[in-house]
Amino acid sequence: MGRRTIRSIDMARRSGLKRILQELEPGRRVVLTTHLNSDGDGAGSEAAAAHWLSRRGLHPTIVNPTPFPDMFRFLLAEGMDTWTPADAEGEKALREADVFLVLDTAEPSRLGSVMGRTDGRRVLVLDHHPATSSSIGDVIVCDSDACATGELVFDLIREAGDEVSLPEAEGLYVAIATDTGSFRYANTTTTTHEIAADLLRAGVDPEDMYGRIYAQYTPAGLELVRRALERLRVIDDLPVAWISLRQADLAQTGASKEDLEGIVEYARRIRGVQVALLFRELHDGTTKVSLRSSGDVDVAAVARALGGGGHVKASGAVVPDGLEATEARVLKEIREVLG
Ligand SMILES: [Mn+2]
Repeated sequence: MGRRTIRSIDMARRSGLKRILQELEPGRRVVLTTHLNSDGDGAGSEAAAAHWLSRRGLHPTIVNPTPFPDMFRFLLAEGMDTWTPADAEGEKALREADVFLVLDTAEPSRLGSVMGRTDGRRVLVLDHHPATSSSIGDVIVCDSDACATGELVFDLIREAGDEVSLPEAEGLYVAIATDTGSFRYANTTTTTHEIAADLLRAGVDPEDMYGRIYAQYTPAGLELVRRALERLRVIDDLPVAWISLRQADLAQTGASKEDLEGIVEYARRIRGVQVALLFRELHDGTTKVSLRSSGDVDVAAVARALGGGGHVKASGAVVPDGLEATEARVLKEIREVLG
């Protein structure tokens, strides 16, 4: 891994984007989708792509395996609805689509009930997660040099010869700002900032975006943070900190899944911590673990060992055991990686 060589990487990316553009003829019905429990990158990329495809005379419909996050609805065009396969309208869109554009994942297991609904149609993928042997797609741009899938959607719009409109720019800004931890994580590059500058030129107001993305604590969300801080643990002999939350913590506080976003950052902020973890008990008694690395530990490798996946510095897995057993197992894995 040398320095990022922007031009040569852009050439490889460009040829993939050109092939995707060939599939996006005006008049086509496009289903946009992303991974389970969409984040800012998935939702922001979808919103931006929907605005842009409509502008080009295509007919986009967002059908996600889990509902589009409420906090990012402001990015959608006036009157634009989003669906899941369980909705009659979502079902119809899946049936009638000419082409699928899958954003921010290429993993069949992360597409939930949207997977298996693409029969006979072309599947286009824009993703920045490392490709795996199970990756889907007929035309795939899978570029882990991209800080966010939003970066690839930005390049797609530019490759088409279009200027980015303000609604598109807002979606892309949300995608990039959330996936880079507001331009702080290791995936932040000169390209990230160059694109952000272009998005500001398109009219994005960073203060307004900050308010919409981050200044959103509700009393229930704040109560969840309080509990998370009570549950925050560190151990003396490992640069690891973790938070464990039970089903009851969500139920008793009234917090939603969206309120969990960013909770792991409290563990990451502790001086000397290299790996931050969030363990969450799921309805069926299994445990979801989110892993973040601030050092050299490859948490994607740890997640893969647990049956999950993700990025080198941000990954996740669902472990088919209870909270305590999972904590012990994950800490053992990390202890081995740290040597
Ligand atoms: Mn992403």
